[in-house]
Amino acid sequence: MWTASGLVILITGAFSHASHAPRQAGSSITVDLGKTYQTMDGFGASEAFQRAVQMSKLPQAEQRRALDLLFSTTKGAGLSILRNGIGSSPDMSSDHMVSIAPKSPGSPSKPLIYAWDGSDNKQLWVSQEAQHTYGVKTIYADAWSAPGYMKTNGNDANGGNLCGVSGATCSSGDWKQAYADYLVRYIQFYQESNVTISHVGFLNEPELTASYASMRSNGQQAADFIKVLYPTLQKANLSHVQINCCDAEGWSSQAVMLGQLRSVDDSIGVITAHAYTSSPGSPMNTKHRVWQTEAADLNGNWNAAWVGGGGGGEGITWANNIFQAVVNANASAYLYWIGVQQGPTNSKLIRIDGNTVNPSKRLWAFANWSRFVRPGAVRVGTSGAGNGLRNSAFKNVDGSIAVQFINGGGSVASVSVKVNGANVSAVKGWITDNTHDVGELAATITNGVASASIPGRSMVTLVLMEADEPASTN
Ligand SMILES: *[C@@H]1O[C@H](CO)[C@@H](O)[C@H](O)[C@H]1NC(C)=O
Ligand SMILES: *[C@@H]1O[C@H](CO)[C@@H](O)[C@H](O)[C@H]1NC(C)=O
Ligand SMILES: *[C@@H]1O[C@H](CO)[C@@H](O)[C@H](O)[C@H]1NC(C)=O
Ligand SMILES: *[C@@H]1O[C@H](CO)[C@@H](O)[C@H](O)[C@H]1NC(C)=O
Ligand SMILES: *[C@H]1O[C@H](CO)[C@@H](O)[C@H](O)[C@H]1NC(C)=O
Repeated sequence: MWTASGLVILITGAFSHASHAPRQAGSSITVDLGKTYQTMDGFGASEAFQRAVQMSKLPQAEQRRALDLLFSTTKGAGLSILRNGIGSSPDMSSDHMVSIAPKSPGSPSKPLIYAWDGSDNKQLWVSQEAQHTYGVKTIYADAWSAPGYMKTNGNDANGGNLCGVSGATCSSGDWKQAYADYLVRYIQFYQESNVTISHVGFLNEPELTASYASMRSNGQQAADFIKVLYPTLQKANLSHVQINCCDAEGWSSQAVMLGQLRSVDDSIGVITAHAYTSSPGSPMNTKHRVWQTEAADLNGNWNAAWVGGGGGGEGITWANNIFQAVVNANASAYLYWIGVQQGPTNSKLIRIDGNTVNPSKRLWAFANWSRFVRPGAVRVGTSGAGNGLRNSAFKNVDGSIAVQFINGGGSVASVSVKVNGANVSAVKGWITDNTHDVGELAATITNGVASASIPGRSMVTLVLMEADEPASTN
């Protein structure tokens, strides 16, 4: 439908509500459909560490509202990735994620003693809803640690290594195969409950020793385990499940691990990193897709605003964070830490207050990306001066083209979008700012030229379509 050619966006002028504000000079942006970058897997969040249990205690109507806000492409953010925690703890006290084999069989040569409870701290319920009600295909199951009996420190918390990887020997023996079997069994328990897990991880922030589930690993030790996990997945007919590695605390520390993962490069599916100790600034040196799998304002007091009330939690901050990861660092996915949770901080997108849920503008920042940049979309090139507007563009699988503008300045900017080589005849505009949550924004199209005004401090998406295409990308 769309012939490769140019999509030309002309910034024809900018006008301000403030009479003395400087008028910005006009400029033009070219979107080049022939210049393609990464393919997108999408946007997501997690309900690990018993956050799903909190959701499940809401009255039924609010449960539905919370799920809609997370996954619906018409009522919420349309998230397309769910990151689950594979439990390692012997119990469910506090927010522990319980293991599917909590008791040691005594030796790695003995079969594991499984105790699947059919709930997985309610993550199975959220997964079933995500996959079957909302069509989420990407379910990433990630273990923070192996069970304690497989580790050098005998505890699933407080760091320690998996027994059997380089430099980690244990009197009980080598537990690499047992841990691989354990992860495969988890995937099978989900399969038996009609949830297809698409990606599996076996580490979380492996450079950190934490008082909760945590397991240390460098790149070599991760490679040692991938050599066992990969064939174990194949033997179990789970070749569709991709191995993610390694969810390092920051972009830079993950980049360092890459060098030690070369020997297993062909067994890896996706390179994953968090954005805490260093944020996604530039592409990683890998042929694989790269996901930013955990970021959040962990400490800031709850801020539901788009602009104002504290930078770390502002919606526009997260619209920009996603922009940087996707445009500057080639990320194919961007995940917030928690989707729905109680409590005073910005560690989640939606807060549970008593019996109700309240979305923040961070959720709507995710919505502005996730509703329009659907799984399988390919990022395409843009060039030309942006006149203070950040811009990016994606070609969706359905042929629609989603063009994002983030206006960090205080003035309105008028944009014209011209498409060369395709007969664009429909446009829809969507805005998120202090007063709109992915609200409709007036946009017009005349003789193939679309026009819209981008208010100050807002994010706007223009979706361009040929006449015979659906008017939304749901
Ligand atoms: C899974 O799906 C099958 C076929 O639709 C159905 O018979 C079965 O009851 C489902 N199992 C669960 C646990 O939902
Ligand atoms: C894997 O699939 C093959 C072919 O369908 C089948 O013969 C084999 O039993 C399966 N193995 C497992 C472990 O399910
Ligand atoms: C971006 O990621 C893709 C994989 O999704 C990879 O093929 C490509 O080389 C990466 N580009 C850069 C500049 O690293
Ligand atoms: C646009 O429409 C005209 C007239 O229908 C047609 O000749 C032309 O091939 C179309 N261009 C594209 C890129 O589809
Ligand atoms: C984008 O964010 C704005 C501001 O919160 C919001 O009004 C709008 O509904 C969002 N758009 C979508 C499609 O989610």
